[in-house]
Amino acid sequence: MNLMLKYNMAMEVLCNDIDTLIKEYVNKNNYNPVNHIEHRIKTLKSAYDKLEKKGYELTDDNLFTQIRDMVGYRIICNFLSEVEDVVKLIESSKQLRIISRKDYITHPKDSGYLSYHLIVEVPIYLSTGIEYITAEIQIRTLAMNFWAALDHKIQYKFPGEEIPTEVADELYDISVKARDLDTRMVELNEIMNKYKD
Ligand code: 0O2
Repeated sequence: MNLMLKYNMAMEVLCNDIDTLIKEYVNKNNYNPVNHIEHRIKTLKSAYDKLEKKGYELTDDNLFTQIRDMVGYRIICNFLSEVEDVVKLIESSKQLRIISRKDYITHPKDSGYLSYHLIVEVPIYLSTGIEYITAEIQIRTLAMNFWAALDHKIQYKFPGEEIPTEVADELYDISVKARDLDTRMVELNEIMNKYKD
């Protein structure tokens, strides 16, 4: 079966599963930890570029085994404290199997990139049986998302080259400020909670 079709099926299962988990959470806690969700299937061009960069031959087999974010799902929270809630929510899924995780919030990348990543296996139900497709779930705050979008845009301006040092330094500094903003937003939320009801 066509690989892209399998990725699309996995995306559908992932969307439905996370949607159900969030609805249950909202029903139980009367509050939604998610600001919004973004998702995409990686284009073949972008996947082959990534394979090439990693030094692999451009084959379907390598695409399937080496590119773990063909199915990419991103959950954006308002507050830093909600990122942990969302991670726990995904851990509670009966369908998704978490195979690895990267905590770029506790350990930001050198670029300043902040996000929590889960690599999961998503079951797709075929007439021949269940197959598992790998997907990447990124969980981050609005401030982290703002920084990542800006960084992504800047990277496009320098295809295949290093970002100039003055740009990279400024980006890193903005990332530190984004972290500070997230901490202060949590503090503000705690103050606001005193005024609930
Ligand atoms: P895009 O544009 O999202 O498709 P791995 O095989 O898991 O070890 P990988 O996939 O490079 O190697 O892992 P990593 O570093 O965790 O990055 C996975 C994804 O995180 C990237 O996918 C980006 O979406 C995001 N990411 C990581 N570092 C940065 C960064 O410095 N800036 C921004 N804006 N995003 C980052 P892709 O395929 O690289 O990109």
